[in-house]
Amino acid sequence: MNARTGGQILVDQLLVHGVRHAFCVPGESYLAVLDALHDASIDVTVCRQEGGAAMMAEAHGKLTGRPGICFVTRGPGVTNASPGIHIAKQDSTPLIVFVGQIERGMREREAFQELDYRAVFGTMAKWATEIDDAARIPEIVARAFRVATSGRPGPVVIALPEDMLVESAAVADALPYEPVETHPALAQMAELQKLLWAAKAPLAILGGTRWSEKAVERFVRFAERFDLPVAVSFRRQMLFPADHPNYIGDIGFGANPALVARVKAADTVLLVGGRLSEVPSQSYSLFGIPEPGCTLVHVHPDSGELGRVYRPALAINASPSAFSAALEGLQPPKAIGWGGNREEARAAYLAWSDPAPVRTPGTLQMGEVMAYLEEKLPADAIMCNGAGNYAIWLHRFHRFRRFGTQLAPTSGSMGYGVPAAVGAKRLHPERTVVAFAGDGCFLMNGQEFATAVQYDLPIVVIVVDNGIYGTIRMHQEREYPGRVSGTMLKNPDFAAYARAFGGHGERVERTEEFAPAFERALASGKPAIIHCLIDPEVITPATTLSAIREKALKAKG
Ligand SMILES: Cc1ncc(C[n+]2csc(CCOP(=O)(O)OP(=O)(O)O)c2C)c(N)n1
Ligand SMILES: [Mg+2]
Repeated sequence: MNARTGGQILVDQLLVHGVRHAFCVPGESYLAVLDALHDASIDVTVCRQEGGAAMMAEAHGKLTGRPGICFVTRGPGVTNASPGIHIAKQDSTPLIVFVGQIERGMREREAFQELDYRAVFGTMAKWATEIDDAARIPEIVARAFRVATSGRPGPVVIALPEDMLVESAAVADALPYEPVETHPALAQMAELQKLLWAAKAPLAILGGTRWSEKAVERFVRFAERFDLPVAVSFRRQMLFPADHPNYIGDIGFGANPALVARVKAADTVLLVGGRLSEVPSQSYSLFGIPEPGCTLVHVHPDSGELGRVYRPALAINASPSAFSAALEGLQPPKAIGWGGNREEARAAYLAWSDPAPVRTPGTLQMGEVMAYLEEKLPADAIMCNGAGNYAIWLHRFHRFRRFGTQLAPTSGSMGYGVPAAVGAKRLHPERTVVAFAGDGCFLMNGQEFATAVQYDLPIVVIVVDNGIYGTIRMHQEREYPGRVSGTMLKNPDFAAYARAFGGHGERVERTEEFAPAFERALASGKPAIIHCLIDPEVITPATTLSAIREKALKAKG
């Protein structure tokens, strides 16, 4: 067996496990890996900041179900990457972050940029470790792929001491990883059928990861056969086609009150893949804790999530993919008594997600912009966003129709949209990729627009500029009306920013300017930014800042 350096062994393991892309910001701490990547058939995307690199890799994890791969340097590199690691944790996304590390013999002296990764990422990552011996790289990397993708997927952080990476070892490659699959038992499926037959007003809520296009198709067939209304969790709209008659909406921020009421009134809830955490549970108000107050069937790939918050009547430890396959064997009752329920819920969703009646102050109507995009965008367009009230336009009015079309952080991390779009376009150059960003959100990772230009990735970024950290201003006006503090922004010309980077820039101040600007952006063949200036009063599709302030002032008397 030939000896290889640690760097070569590591890159060979990535190839064994099917890696085709890696995102990085270079560091002198892992030159041996960069050198091994020089000759490998892995597309390396060099980024401008580790936060962006980690988010791009995380976006790959979301789209492929396989670990996104990110390389960063020690200390400041990996601390910059931490928002991407946190997103992968909260969003249950497989991600592996490799970190260059100081030489083994210098540990514990607080050497240059030294960090103890096990301690720092011990609670943020699913697993944080360090490889001390080049001969153990195949073992530890194989385990990292398994840990990242099995049970509830999540991030793994692996520190790579610089001297270990140049050490030679004669060791065999690992075999390709397989995530551990968990299947429902036949008896559990029989019990589920019994519960559904006894139900009066059931509905399903889909969330989490370990879904696939096929799993979604199977769930759709099941929903059709049972005439079951299907809602999705916060930022998980791609798990059920919004143009399907069984889809009744999402329970995220600012959820449709009619849907919230319907979920509360359901007697039987089939929760598949999700955890129903703070946001989708409407601040833990949908169900009782621990007794949910309905017949809850909870399906999750990690047994530790079953009964963690809500006590289910039936707990099924299975991945959504395996569970959806098993649903094919379930028989619906002969006469389904809840058909009208589904139709009412559907009608409520259609009314809620129709942007036509929405009128807001100012000359740029985002409702009309959304209506145009719904006409214009192909069903497989990938839509990305970070955090901010601007995202409501996308989440409420865009009809996600396919699996693999949504990149949005359930962790509510600002700055995600642009790097997610870059990552998505790198993976799917043939697909339309659109990022929504607020003026605050955009500049958190807007510099990755340079990465889009560098790799010739014509994404379209729609910057919704209201001159404020709007979400926080909204909360501020509710809690401390009229006392504006720490929420104002003075913004650059984002169209000029795009052009300065070598991209295409547009400025839109009036509704009728949007469509031609979007067409020109697409036609330019370049990464593009459409700078949309909206009135700061437009804080949600339903209310204004002044209305929120006045209501709060009145309440205070
Ligand atoms: C990394 C990060 N920092 C801070 C916050 C808190 N936060 C949530 S939304 C928001 C304002 C977003 O502003 P902008 O992008 O302009 O969108 P807007 O709400 O104005 O539409 C802030 C500061 C966060 N979610 N993430
Ligand atoms: Mg803003």
